[in-house]
Order: sequence, then C-alpha cells, then structure tokens
Amino acid sequence: MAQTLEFNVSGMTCDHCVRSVTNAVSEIAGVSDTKVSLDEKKAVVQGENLDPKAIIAAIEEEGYEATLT
Ligand code: 9UX
Repeated sequence: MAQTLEFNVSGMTCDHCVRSVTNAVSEIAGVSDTKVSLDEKKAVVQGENLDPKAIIAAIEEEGYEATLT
C-alpha cells in the first residue's frame, strides 16, 4: 500500500547536501518519490512497503541525522 513518511533531517547546509540525501533515499527499496527541503530540514518520502530504519540508515551514511516524525 502506498505510504508517505516524513523525517526530520539535521546537518544539511547546502543544496549539495539536499542532493546527496535525495539520491541516497531514492535508492532504497520501495521508494517512488523523495522531496528534501533544506529550509524545513525535512525529507518527505513516498513509496510502497517502506522501511523507515533503512531510510534513516541511508541518510546517516551520507553524514546527516534523521528521525521519523
Ligand atoms: Mo556543501 Mo552540504 O560542502 O554538506 S555539501 S555544505
């Protein structure tokens, strides 16, 4: 079933950060859309059968911190 997850992401300071997070999250299984906002420090992820822990791990591997809202 389609779902939307929202994460607070800390540590992003530029548009390249945003691209790194977007690309990393987009590679996670089930993800169909990823919108990352630098201003809001948020990532909104849409997809099917999403694993929030996998998404958080991918963001952390890029060097940022993430929590599910
Ligand atoms: Mo620019 Mo974002 O060096 O970490 S990529 S600040």
